[in-house]
Amino acid sequence: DAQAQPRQVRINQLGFAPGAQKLVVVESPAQAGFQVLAEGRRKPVLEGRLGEAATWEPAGRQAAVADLSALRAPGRYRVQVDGLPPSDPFEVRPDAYEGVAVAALKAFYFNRAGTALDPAQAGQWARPAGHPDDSVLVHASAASAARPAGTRISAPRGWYDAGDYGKYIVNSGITMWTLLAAWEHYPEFFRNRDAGIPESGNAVPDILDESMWNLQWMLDMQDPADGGVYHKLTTLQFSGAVMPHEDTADRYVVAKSTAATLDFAAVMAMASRVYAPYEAQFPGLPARMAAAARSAWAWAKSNPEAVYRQPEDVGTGAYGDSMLEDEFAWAAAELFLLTGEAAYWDAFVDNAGTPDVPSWSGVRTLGWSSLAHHLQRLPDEEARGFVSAGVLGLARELQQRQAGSPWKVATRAEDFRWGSSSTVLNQALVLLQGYRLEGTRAMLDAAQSQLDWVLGRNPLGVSLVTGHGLRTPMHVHHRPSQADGIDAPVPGWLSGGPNPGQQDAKECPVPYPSSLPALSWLDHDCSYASNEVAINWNAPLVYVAAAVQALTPG
Ligand code: G3I
Ligand code: 9MR
Repeated sequence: DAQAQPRQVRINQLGFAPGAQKLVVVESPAQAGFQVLAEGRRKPVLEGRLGEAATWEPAGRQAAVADLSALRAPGRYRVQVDGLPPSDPFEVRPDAYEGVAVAALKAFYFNRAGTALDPAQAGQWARPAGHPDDSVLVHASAASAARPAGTRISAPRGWYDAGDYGKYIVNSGITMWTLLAAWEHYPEFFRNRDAGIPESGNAVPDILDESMWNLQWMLDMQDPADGGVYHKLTTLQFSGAVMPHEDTADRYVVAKSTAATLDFAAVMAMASRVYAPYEAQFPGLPARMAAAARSAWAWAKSNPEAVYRQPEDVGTGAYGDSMLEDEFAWAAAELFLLTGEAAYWDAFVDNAGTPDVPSWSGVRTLGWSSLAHHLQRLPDEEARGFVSAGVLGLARELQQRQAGSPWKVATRAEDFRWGSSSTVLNQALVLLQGYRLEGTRAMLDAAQSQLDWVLGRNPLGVSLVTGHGLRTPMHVHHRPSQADGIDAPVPGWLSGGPNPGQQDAKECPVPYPSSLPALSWLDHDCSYASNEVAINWNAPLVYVAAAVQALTPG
């Protein structure tokens, strides 16, 4: 029972930059006083009172906030709230989120398919190569005249999607946008950043080298005969919890779909733009990506309703989505930025809708945000006003909801679904787009507050990133972490987070501790519905941690 848990001071376990807003939350109805104590000093460095307590529906408990923002001097501290045990120690330090941002990026390296991980980069998580994918089968659902069922094609590299070993184009879509946008928006953070990957030290920033591992795979998922893109490359069924090289079942490319093809078009158009300055390192690639984006768009225009339907003999992730307007909007936006052609702008406007918080199935706001970053390329003032007002509208709505919430997050009870940690961070990502457009400090503070949630200021008292925090997930649903015989999970991965759907409950030997939305989390490797990892969840951790680090005053 959640009520039975001890009342604790909840805090971002990675601390804060000196100039950051610093909120802690106490699950207590009392209007208590608090003191901040510096290590090695008796006299408090800050004193105050908690704000008013209010009940937060997702956790069914009261919560009150203490604002420590006046604390600016680097150092190590604890918060003492009257009547409660002292908080965890926390630090104020200028580089508070550098480590987690880089680790979250390096997690992608750890999920590389088709290559051995060398101890020089992977340390104790080194492993043999698995899934070469240089001879995968064309599934009956994907058969064409040129490639009948059973034909073999080559589509090596890419990242494993998550805790499983599948490679899925739709989920790669939002993931690639988020990583490439992190680079486009915060190049100063990433330019000389060493993530400890095999390419580190070459002439290309590590975030672009790492992203290229997946882009190369994606290019091979397009049928050159017609421009259509296969939905996924997986075994027929999920493997057991084995290491990559032990999962040797046949792999297939399955069904072309409109969603996969449009996500591919958007990613390739964006990548062509982003990698253009690196033509010397990747000769011919930006042009090849541009052509791939155009032919994918053309296929989707001729096949606008090829909704993915899972074939009967296939049991791996579906990433099924029947609402395709947002995929059209995103692809049109990126193709417009690449080509400047009016037809793409018109297609964006026709499908744009209203911005919403991004997810793998809802990608319109990726297009809106790319356009907002390149306002000067839009056709006219009216277009610029339309795009900024749309993005700002959503950011302001989230900021108001965040400010009014007892836990200071925009996240509502209904937002706690499969992958809720990524929803919290994608809300932060939208808030950061608002901050980039209008520079209001409240938007940056709101994004910080969402990041705080993921890093431990939540009713679980857990920093939801493996290896980063005082109490972190130890048993993620991630086949390499489960099978490698090493106690510590592969580091830098964001746990999916609380999910009251509990779709895995029947397969778990232990019950969830609570059915409340924000408390439905199980640190057990059975729990794919609350404790898996996934590339589309880690990407906003990279983006938000880097952005908050880069934007917060020192
Ligand atoms: O969209 C509906 C919403 O309308 C409804 O109110 C709500 C009520 O439960 O459900 C929503 O759908 C959920 C959907 O995610 C969107 O959040 C489904 O219940 C839920 O089952 C679905 O979960 C997806 C899961 O696969 C199962 O298909 C996750 O989003 C998705 O992230 C996850 O992805 C898996 C891949 O299939 C395989 N690889 C691992 C990866 C991560 O777990
Ligand atoms: O391991 C799979 C995970 O990656 C998926 O997100 C999840 C939902 O599609 O499915 C997991 O596989 C489970 C399967 O669905 C049911 N049997 C147990 C599998 C996990 O051990």
